[in-house]
Amino acid sequence: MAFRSDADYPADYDEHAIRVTEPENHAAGVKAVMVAMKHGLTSMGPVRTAESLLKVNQRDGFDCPGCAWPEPPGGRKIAEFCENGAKAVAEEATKRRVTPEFFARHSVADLANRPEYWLSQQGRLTHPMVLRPGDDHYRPIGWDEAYRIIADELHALDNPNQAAFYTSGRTSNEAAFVYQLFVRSLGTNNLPDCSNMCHESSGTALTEAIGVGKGSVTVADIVNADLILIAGQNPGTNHPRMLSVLEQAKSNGAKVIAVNPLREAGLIRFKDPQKVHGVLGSGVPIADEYVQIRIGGDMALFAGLGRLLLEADDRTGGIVDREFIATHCHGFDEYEKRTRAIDLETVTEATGIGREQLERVAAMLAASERTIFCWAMGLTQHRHAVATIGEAVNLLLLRGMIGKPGAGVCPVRGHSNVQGDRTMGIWEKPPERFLAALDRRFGITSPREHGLDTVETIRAMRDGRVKVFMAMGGNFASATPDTAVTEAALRECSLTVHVSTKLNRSHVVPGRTALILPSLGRTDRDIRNGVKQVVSVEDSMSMVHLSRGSLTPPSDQVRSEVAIVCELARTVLGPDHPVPWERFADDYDTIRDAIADVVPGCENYNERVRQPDGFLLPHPPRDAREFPTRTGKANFTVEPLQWVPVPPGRLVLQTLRSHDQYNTTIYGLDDRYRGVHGGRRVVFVNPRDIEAFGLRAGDRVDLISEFPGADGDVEERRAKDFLVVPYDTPVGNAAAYYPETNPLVPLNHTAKKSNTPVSKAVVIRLERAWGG
Ligand SMILES: Nc1nc2c(c(=O)[nH]1)N[C@H]1C(S)=C(S)[C@@H](COP(=O)(O)OP(=O)(O)OC[C@H]3O[C@@H](n4cnc5c(=O)[nH]c(N)nc54)[C@H](O)[C@@H]3O)O[C@H]1N2
Ligand SMILES: Nc1nc2c(c(=O)[nH]1)N[C@H]1C(S)=C(S)[C@@H](COP(=O)(O)OP(=O)(O)OC[C@H]3O[C@@H](n4cnc5c(=O)[nH]c(N)nc54)[C@H](O)[C@@H]3O)O[C@H]1N2
Ligand SMILES: [Mo]
Repeated sequence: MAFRSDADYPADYDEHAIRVTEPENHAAGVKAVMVAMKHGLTSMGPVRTAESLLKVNQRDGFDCPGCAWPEPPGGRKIAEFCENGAKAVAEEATKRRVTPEFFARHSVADLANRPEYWLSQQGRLTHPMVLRPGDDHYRPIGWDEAYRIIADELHALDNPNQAAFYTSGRTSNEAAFVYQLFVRSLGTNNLPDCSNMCHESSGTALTEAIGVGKGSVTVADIVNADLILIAGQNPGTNHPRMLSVLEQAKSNGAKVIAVNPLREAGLIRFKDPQKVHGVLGSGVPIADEYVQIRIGGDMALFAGLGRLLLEADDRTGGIVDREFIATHCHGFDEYEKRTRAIDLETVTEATGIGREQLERVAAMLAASERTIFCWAMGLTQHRHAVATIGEAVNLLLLRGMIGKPGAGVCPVRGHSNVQGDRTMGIWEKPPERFLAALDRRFGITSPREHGLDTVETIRAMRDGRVKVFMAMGGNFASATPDTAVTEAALRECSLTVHVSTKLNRSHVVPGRTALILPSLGRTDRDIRNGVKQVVSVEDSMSMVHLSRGSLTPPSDQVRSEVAIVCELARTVLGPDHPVPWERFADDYDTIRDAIADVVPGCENYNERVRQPDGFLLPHPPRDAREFPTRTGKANFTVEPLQWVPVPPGRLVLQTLRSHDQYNTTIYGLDDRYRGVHGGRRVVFVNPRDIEAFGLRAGDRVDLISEFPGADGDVEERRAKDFLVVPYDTPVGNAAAYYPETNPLVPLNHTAKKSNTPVSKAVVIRLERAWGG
């Protein structure tokens, strides 16, 4: 990575001056609040810091753009924010600006040489900008002219399927609804989204197993559970507000099982900065049992536990919920047959977990009356992710742990409105009933052919089948796999359009023509025709509620996502189009009325979303033990065991988030909880592997991934110059940060059925870096 000296870059920054200390053994605490305040003050200044942080997740405030974890129902705490929520707010509410003068100073070639961290730190975009063919700088452009360019490019296509419309999960329900309506009016279902890289495996597995691709629990359920298993998730960094709910559950007597290759600080111990004992004391332990599993071993773990539960039931009875299974489930006999035959030696080989711990965990599951499983990317981003999640659900079905208080499935979502975007129709494979409702409401004819997901979109751009790429938020170039291929694919496009709040890598990987359209974020005040507009979002537990921004927008040129979509749609589709685009843009209540007519469960949307805590969307398995699956019952998933063996001389690499980033937005260069300071190019390796490879801590290595190529040979991809950090990770399993490692993941390395890039199991070897 070529860092160059630049006045804006931290003066003391040296990419090889990374300092490594012992990882921490607890999360949050007073330090977290200090870090949060410092972040706020440096980027927002004191007034905006107070104004914004006091409004996060309050009833009259805005939904935190950090994560999708729900707010506590009823009285929210005065400061319902966390360190990383505060950082997310500070990133958006920053006073730094990326102006037309900035673009005049920096050519695209110059910006393309900057690290993502530098791009992230430049501030909010203030004006619509265009890069015309042959130009080396973005220049300002008027909104109408920008829309005209997009309309001309879209009209020049042979058919609408030559355009793709990406969405990242921060987009509000209202913006998402009008966006998909525009895209379908245009005539395509090419609506790839970040979910394709995120919880798609959860949605796929849950839809097959229980008929609804969403979590079945509420915060109240978690508080009342007696056993919570958390697999493949690092809540201390990525969902910090979950820790206070876990603390509550624990004080009610719940036990927690953590399943993770790494000993993550937030899963070990939590000090709630909003409580006296959290400030002064040593905090509360979180995990009662820490299952330090091998990467990709979860399916085997769940299957092995299934066998132990069946055998325990043989001995004592009362463990298998036969009544629930007889009434509500399909496929139990087959599951039982397969599971009794699971070889426990194989389970130990796949998981690295010994028989004793396996028995202990099985006993905890057997004793529990109210079990919840939580998971995130550690389960979803694997080749066998869908089967793994199915296997987790099997355990819950076996014990009747779904559709009753204190029990169920809890896929913990990422982006703050990624779940809502799906509910609003951001999906390349929309169900017929949704399209039919849309057509009926608006008198349009939506296309029925399924569209492209994220990975398919990259292939289509690479092969010239998609020529116009538009993104509603996100950072497509950095977040997707196979960076070199993706960037070349974007450059193949005739037009790339990014609706963004902040500068990022995707802006400097332009199509022949490129547009940057600056939009309001969650924290910004949104006034249309003199009336303050509100938007709505859905959290990870299907609660829909309002979000009201209150800060002064970065410039008077910045428009809301809703306005941008509606104005664009009107330009592209013409004044006679049956959708009332202008009315939608001027009064978001009218969008919500349309949502009420189209989206199941959203009846009376305007009224119900204005209730103090919003409203809960229906979820038949949760509400009534009804399972709208193909069989009409909850389905046991029966698949052969799959796991991720480590080839000799190689490592299996997982790519994850540091404590100082929001996906591709890099807040800073520390990962405090893991003891890394001042840099991101590190690879965590077990000391035994370091020794076996003849390396030493502090050596610099290249990471080289190896995958079977098209014609039987081995394809190699290289990410250069990482510092070797000895770490408590299973032998054969390494970890490094995303997005620096995305160049290592080939485009076709995706999960079965969900097509999610396999970001958590990349086979690599280490090679001493030149000069290392
Ligand atoms: N501050 C902050 N908050 C965020 C984000 C952010 O970047 N920063 N991103 C948001 C988004 S979009 C998302 S999706 C979520 C992501 O939330 P997480 O899923 O917590 O994110 P990752 O950093 O990818 O962490 C994956 C975890 O899974 C573990 N893991 C890896 N492989 C395996 C495996 O095979 N089995 C098991 N059992 N565990 C494994 C890793 O050690 C790590 O603890 O967070 C959201 N919230
Ligand atoms: N190797 C590897 N790759 C991964 C992952 C991994 O764990 N490992 N995780 C995957 C996951 S879970 C996800 S969700 C994706 C994330 O993929 P994306 O959602 O595409 O990426 P982000 O980094 O969240 O996008 C950040 C950009 O969004 C824009 N933005 C922020 N807020 C707003 C807003 O309110 N409106 C608009 N219009 N723009 C806004 C800003 O310009 C910012 O630069 O990455 C995936 N990629
Ligand atoms: Mo995500």
